[in-house]
Amino acid sequence: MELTSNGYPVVTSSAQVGRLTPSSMHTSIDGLREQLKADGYIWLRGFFPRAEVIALRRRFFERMKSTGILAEDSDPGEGIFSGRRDPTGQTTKLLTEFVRTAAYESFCFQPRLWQFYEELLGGDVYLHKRKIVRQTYPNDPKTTDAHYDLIYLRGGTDTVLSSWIPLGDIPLEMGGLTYLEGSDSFGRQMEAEFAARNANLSPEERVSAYNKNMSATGGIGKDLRALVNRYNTRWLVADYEAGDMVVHTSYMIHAATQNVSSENRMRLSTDIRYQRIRDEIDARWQNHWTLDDML
Ligand SMILES: O=C(O)CCC(=O)C(=O)O
Repeated sequence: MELTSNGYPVVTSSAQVGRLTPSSMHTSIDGLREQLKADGYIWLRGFFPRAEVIALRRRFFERMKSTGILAEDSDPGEGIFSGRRDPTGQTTKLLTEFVRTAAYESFCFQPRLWQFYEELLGGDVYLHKRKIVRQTYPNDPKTTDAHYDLIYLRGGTDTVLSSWIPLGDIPLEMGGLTYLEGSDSFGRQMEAEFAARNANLSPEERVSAYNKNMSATGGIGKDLRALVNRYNTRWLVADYEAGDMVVHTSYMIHAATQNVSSENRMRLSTDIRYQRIRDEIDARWQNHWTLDDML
C-alpha cells in the first residue's frame, strides 16, 4: 500500500520504509530508558487494558452522534464516518469539551501511567494541562506535518516526553504516527541551528514555533520524502492497537500518514506530555488545548 502524507507520497522507494520495533514487556525500566535514548522512541504494546481504551473511543463517538459524522445505524464505538462533515462547528466544540472531561482527564492521570513516568524519569512527574485529542477522517489529505515536539515546547525542559496513544486500533491504512529513524540526533542538530538563528529575537519570539525563522505551521515539512532523502534513513510505521502507547523524546522527528481506511473508520488518538516536576515547565502549555491556541 502506498503511504501518503499531506497529499505527497511518504517515500520514493520501499527501502525507505521500515517497521517500528516494539519493546518487550520484559524489558527493565533501565532498558527502556536506554532504548529511548538510543532510538528516540519506545513502543509499548498493550500498556493499557484494551477495553479501557475502546470504552474511551466509544464515549467520544457517542458524544459526536448528534453532529451527523457517524454512519447511520453504525455502532458509535466503531467510529465509521458517514461521509458528511459537520458544517456547524459542533464537532470542534465537542472535541474541546472532551479534553476537559473528567473521564478523559482521569485516563491521562491514571496511576499506571504517571507511575511509569516516575520510574522512567526518576522523580516526581508533571502532566501538561494542554492535552490533545486528534480525530481524522478517511481520505482527508491533511495530516500532521513533520516536526519534533520541542519546536512547540521551547519554553520548558527538553527532557519532556510525549505519549502518543491510539484510541482504538490504528492499522497502517488508518494513518498513524510515523517516526524518522534515528532522528533524535537530527532534531538536536536542527534545534541548535534554530537556537543560533533565534538568538537575537525577543525572549517571547525565541521560543515561538512561528517566529520569522520557522515555517508557517511551525513544522519542518509536509513532503516527508525530502527528510528521508536528506538524512538517508527510513520512515518507521506500525499497525497500532488499542492499548498501545508510544513514548518519544522532544527531538524525535515524526509526522502522520493519511487515513485511507477501507472501512471508512475515523482515526482517534491522544498525545500528552509528562516531565519531571523539578524541570522547567513551559508556561504556555498550562491551559486546556483548543484548536486555535497557536501552540
Ligand atoms: O497524531 C498526530 O497526528 C500527531 C501527534 C504528534 O505530533 C505527537 O504525538 O507529538
